[in-house]
Amino acid sequence: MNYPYQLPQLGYDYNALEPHIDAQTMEIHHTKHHQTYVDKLNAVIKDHPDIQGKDLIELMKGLNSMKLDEACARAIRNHGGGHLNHSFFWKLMDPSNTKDEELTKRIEEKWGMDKFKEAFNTAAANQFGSGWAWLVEDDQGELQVYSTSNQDSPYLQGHTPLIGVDVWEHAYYLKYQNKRPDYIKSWWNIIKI
Ligand code: MN3
Repeated sequence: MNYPYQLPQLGYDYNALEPHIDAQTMEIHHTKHHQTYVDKLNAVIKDHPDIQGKDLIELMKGLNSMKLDEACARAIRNHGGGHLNHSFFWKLMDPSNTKDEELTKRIEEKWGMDKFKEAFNTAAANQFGSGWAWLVEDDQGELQVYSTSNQDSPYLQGHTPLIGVDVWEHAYYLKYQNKRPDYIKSWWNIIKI
């Protein structure tokens, strides 16, 4: 993911995830929300040639220790996070629902699948306001479940996202309105475990 950043293709049609996520939500989410993160990120990085060649994930991992001006650091955190999170999210969701056997096994060994989903669902439901819930591999190679606010990426703390759900209202409001838990419950049907 090098500058200038671009909106990635989904790899499936906007209606491919129905009935779990409706086509209109997917299209607006991809072409409006994600595009805006990409455009705003590019606009800020345009004035910072020193970081234009850097990979976005590496920028995110080093963000807290880099000496960037505040506006630039904030843009990477928010719009760069938005770009990374959404690019990950589109790839994670799979209309064919092919299982990731290895990840399933790791989850089973650590928590058991039901307990993991319960913890993940709780993190997603309890995230106050906009944000994401995550399953990550931390810097020790351990699995962890937590939520983040806004577009904060797990890479900010050196963690690699394995599963993540967007719980901003723009991700589900047209179909589910205020019923975030219903959206999350349905969303599991298009996730690889
Ligand atoms: Mn979103």
